[in-house]
Amino acid sequence: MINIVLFGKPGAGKGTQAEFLKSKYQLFHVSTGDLFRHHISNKTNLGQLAQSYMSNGDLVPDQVTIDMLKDAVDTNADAKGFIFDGFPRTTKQAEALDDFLSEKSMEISATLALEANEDVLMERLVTRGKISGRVDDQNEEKIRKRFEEYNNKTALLRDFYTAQGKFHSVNGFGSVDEITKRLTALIDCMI
Ligand code: B4P
Repeated sequence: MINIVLFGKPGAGKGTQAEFLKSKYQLFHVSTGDLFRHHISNKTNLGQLAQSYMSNGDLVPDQVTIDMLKDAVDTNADAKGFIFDGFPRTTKQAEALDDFLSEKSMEISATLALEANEDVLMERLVTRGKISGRVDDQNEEKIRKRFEEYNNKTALLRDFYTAQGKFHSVNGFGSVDEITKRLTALIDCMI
């Protein structure tokens, strides 16, 4: 079983790459961002709560996110493996994920980090905002807030996974195809 964490700044291409990887390796794709957006469009209580954070570029509180993630894994317990996209984003989430997986005799196989600079990412997200109407892609100020959240709360996870010998950096510049090839080269060495 392989369980991969896709890691990177907002707009680094985690969701884009997960779409290819999930079919190539038959993994179940869990995107906490997509799950929140699903709740928002269904106007659930969780959706209302998440929207109040996401629309400001803030992270949704840990416990809510952790519970939602566990539920997604539990309801897909027969999966061959998982791609965690956008989770974990804080040390508390990373520790909760390790504990949760170890209760199931599972573990993270590798964390693959898509590296790209903020100017390029800003351009991608502003462009997506115009097309998708996503509330968190609507202006540069909100996007900068998301980069700040990443730099303050998520970047620390490099050390967390490096200490476990599981952190792999991948160049996130280039075409979607080129980046998929870089990721698959790494994953192929693990299976
Ligand atoms: P997410 O939905 O995870 O989104 P993201 O970080 O913006 O994007 P991603 O890296 O997946 O980029 P994508 O492939 O879409 O998070 C949104 C929000 O949800 C967070 O800010 C937070 O509020 C909340 N949230 C989610 N998880 C949470 C957690 N664990 N804890 C707390 N809060 C949480 O690509 C971006 C754009 O670039 C797309 O338009 C794509 O087409 C384009 N693109 C991708 N690759 C490209 C390439 N190689 N070249 C050119 N364009 C490319």
